[in-house]
Amino acid sequence: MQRRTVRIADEVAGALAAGRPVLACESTIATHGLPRPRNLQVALDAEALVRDHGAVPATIGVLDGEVVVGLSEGELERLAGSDGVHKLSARDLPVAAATGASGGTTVAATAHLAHRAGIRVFATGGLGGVHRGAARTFDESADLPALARLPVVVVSAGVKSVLDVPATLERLETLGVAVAGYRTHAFPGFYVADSGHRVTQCLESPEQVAAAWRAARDLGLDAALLVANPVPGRDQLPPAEHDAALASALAALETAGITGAAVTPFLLQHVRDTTGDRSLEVNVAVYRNNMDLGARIAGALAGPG
Ligand code: PSU
Ligand code: MN
Repeated sequence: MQRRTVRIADEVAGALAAGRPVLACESTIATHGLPRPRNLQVALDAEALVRDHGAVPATIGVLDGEVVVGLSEGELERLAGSDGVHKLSARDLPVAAATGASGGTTVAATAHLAHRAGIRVFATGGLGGVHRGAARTFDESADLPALARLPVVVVSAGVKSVLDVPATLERLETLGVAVAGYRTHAFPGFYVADSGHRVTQCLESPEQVAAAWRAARDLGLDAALLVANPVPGRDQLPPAEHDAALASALAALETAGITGAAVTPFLLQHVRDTTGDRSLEVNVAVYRNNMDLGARIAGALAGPG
């Protein structure tokens, strides 16, 4: 008999059944977002932080074709430390399952799997979005249409400025994804607290996020609620340094002729190289900050109903 496609860890299943807080976490940050060995450490530290808030972390990834919701430490170690690990969006999951591939799951795939498992909130670093030049290349992340059909709370530090930020905000509007700044009307730019673009709505506390999520259920609005959580000002990349690194990364992309799923990892690596790893520390701070808020939202959302 073919084995089941999805395995939900006992701890996660138990917490969900008991109405205890669970936070879904993506694994692409470990497989493609951060360099080794820091990737594993960051992922494990973030899980510990989630536990400190009384929530159960459910990191999602694919190991030898098995989709796992709630990777164990050993499994996360394998994913974070192996070569040939794929970056898997939602559409990639069936073939990965059939061929026994391993991979980190993107926001689209993680949000989808979280929702199927009954998890209401998911924290990531930065969401994918509309790439610069998308009018010509059609390169828009599958994260956006995925969120349009998934009633989950997603905590993200906005989107990286390597993307076309205003076009991404326009697409989120078209797709019916609610976007609320967390205690701010400035849409965050991942490395920087303020991307220079505004959001019209803002939420002030985990309880208010939970109330908005419940209202969406009552209203039958089944798209995601994106909570845009800025990196604390003291941890951000100095804006001038950020702008220079960005310009250089975009120029390098053009020269290298990279396209498709490799674009985001290429740009991020280039920004890391040109900022002498400063961006790496910012990335870690962003991720921790989002996991922290995500765990508190999970707490506010816990319980039946
Ligand atoms: N943005 C980041 N870091 C990342 C990603 C996005 O700042 O690691 C990853 C996330 O997993 C996201 C995915 O879901 O890249 C989007 O990739 P694409 O643009 O190929 O859809
Ligand atoms: Mn793409």
